[in-house]
Amino acid sequence: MKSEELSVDLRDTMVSSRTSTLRPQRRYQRRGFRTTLRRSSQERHCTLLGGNLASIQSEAEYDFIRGVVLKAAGRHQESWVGGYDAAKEGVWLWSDGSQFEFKRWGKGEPNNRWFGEGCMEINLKGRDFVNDAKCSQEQPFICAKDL
Ligand SMILES: [Ca+2]
Ligand SMILES: [Ca+2]
Repeated sequence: MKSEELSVDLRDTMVSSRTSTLRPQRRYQRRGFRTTLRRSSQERHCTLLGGNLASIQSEAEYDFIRGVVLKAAGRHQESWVGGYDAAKEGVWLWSDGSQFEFKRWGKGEPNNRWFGEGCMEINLKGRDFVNDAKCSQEQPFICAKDL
């Protein structure tokens, strides 16, 4: 995701300029979205759409993606984005291969809790920060692609 698309995104033309999808695969009894897809399948799903799990290139893009989720889920639903350190602990990468310069982790995050957290989520408990979480956690995910 390069900055020129972002400038387009921010003019509120998200749908035509960039595809971002919240992909609930299944609804459970509880309200809201969950997905049974594993993280690797999520990435693959995004790849099939021509994109990747969303990287976050700036504060503005972070806000934008949060807005997409809020709109789709009706609340600040925990959702996956494309950051991961599952390959090498502490070395964070974006699955779309873009440079990782993100610094908006929540206080104390990434903390690699519970014997290892290797994937990046937004909206932990609805809050406004980014967290590392267990990749096996089931939740929606955001794909993004360059158009
Ligand atoms: Ca980790
Ligand atoms: Ca964490």
